[in-house]
Amino acid sequence: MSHKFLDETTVPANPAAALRYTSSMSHRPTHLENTMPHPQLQMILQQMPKAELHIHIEGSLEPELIFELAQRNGVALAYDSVETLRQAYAFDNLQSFLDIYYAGASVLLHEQDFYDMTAAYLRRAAQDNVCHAEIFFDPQTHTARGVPLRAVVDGIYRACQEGPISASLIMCFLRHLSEDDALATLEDALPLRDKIIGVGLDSSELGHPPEKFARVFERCRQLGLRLVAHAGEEGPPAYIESALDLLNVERIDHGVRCLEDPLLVQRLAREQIALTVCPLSNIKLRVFDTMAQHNMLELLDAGLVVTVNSDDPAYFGGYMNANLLAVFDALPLGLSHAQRLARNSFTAAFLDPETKRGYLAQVDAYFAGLAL
Ligand code: ES4
Ligand code: ZN
Repeated sequence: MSHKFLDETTVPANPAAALRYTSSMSHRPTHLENTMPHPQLQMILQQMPKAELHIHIEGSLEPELIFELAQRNGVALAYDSVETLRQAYAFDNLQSFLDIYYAGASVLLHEQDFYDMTAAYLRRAAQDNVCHAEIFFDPQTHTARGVPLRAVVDGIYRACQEGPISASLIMCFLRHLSEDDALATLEDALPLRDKIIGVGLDSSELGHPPEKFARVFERCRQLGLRLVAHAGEEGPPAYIESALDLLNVERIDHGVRCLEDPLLVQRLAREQIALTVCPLSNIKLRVFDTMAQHNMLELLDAGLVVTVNSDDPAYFGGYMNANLLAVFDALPLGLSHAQRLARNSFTAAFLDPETKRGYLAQVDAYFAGLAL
C-alpha cells in the first residue's frame, strides 16, 4: 500500500508535485519493495497513451472464451471447467507453458473464432489506454490442425480493421519446427502479404537458434516485411547477436539476458535496438524468481530502448497495465521512467514517421499536462 511507502502527510496536495517526489526517489528501502507505487503514479501508468508490441493473440484467449469456443466447435478439452483449466496454469518454464498454450489454441477453427479472440483483446487493450498494438499470431499452430491460413489471417485482420485501437499483424514462425515448414508457411501467406506488417520467431528457444531461420528471414526481408525475433528469454545472449546479425531483426522480443554480455549491451544501446520486455511473463516462466529481481531498471540504466508488454496476458496474470503496475511496484521506477516507457513503445513501433510523431506528441502532451 502506498501509505506504507510515502507518508501521506508529506505528500503535497498538488499531484504533479507528489509525482516529482516519487520519481526523485532513486531507491526505495528493500523492505518496502513490494508496496504499490504512489496512487498518482499508478493512475498515470494506467492513463498514459501507450503501444503494445509483444502480444501473442493466442495468449489472449481467456479460459471462458476457450470453453465457449470448445462448445461452439465441438472440441473436447482435457479440463472439465474454467476453474480446472485455470488451475493448470502453473508453469515453471517456457516449455511447460507452451504445452498448455497450444492445447488452448486447439479450440480455434473458423474465421469467426479468430475474429472473436482478437476483438476481445483489442477491447481489453483499449481499456488500458493502449492506442496501437502489433499482434503476433502463430499460423503453424492452426494450419497443422487443418485450419486454412486465410481463416486465421482474415479473422484477426477483420477485428483489427474494426478498432477500437490501431493494430497490425506480425506472423511468427515456430522455431521448434523446421525452416522448410516456415518457408512453406511464408509461401502460403503470399496472397495475404498486405495484411501482415512483419514476421517474428517464437516458441521453444533453447536448441533452436536464430540461424536455423536465416533463409526464411532473408526472403521476408526481400518482401519488405519488418523483422523481429524472440531471443535471450531462456536462450543465451549469443542468440540475440545471431538474431541481429543473421536474421537482420529490428527489435528483440524479451532480450533480458543481454545483460550477461556487456559488449552486446553497448551495441544494443548504440544501435537503439528495442527490447520488448514482458515482466509478468518473466516471473511466471521463472526467468526471474521475483519481480524485485527483474533487471528492467538495469536495462533502462544501460540506455536501452525498453518497452513493457503483456506477452500472453490470459496465461500470465495480466494485460498491459498490470505489467506496468507490477514492475513499478517492485522496482524503484518513477515518473521519468513511465514517460520513457510510453515514448519507447511508440518509437519502437512499426508505424510511419508521421503517425509516430503524432503519438509521441500525445505522450509528451499527457505528461506536460500533469505539471499543473
Ligand atoms: C511465447 Cl513467452 C513466449 N516465448 C516464446 N514463444 C511464445 N509463444 C507464445 N508465448
Ligand atoms: Zn512472446
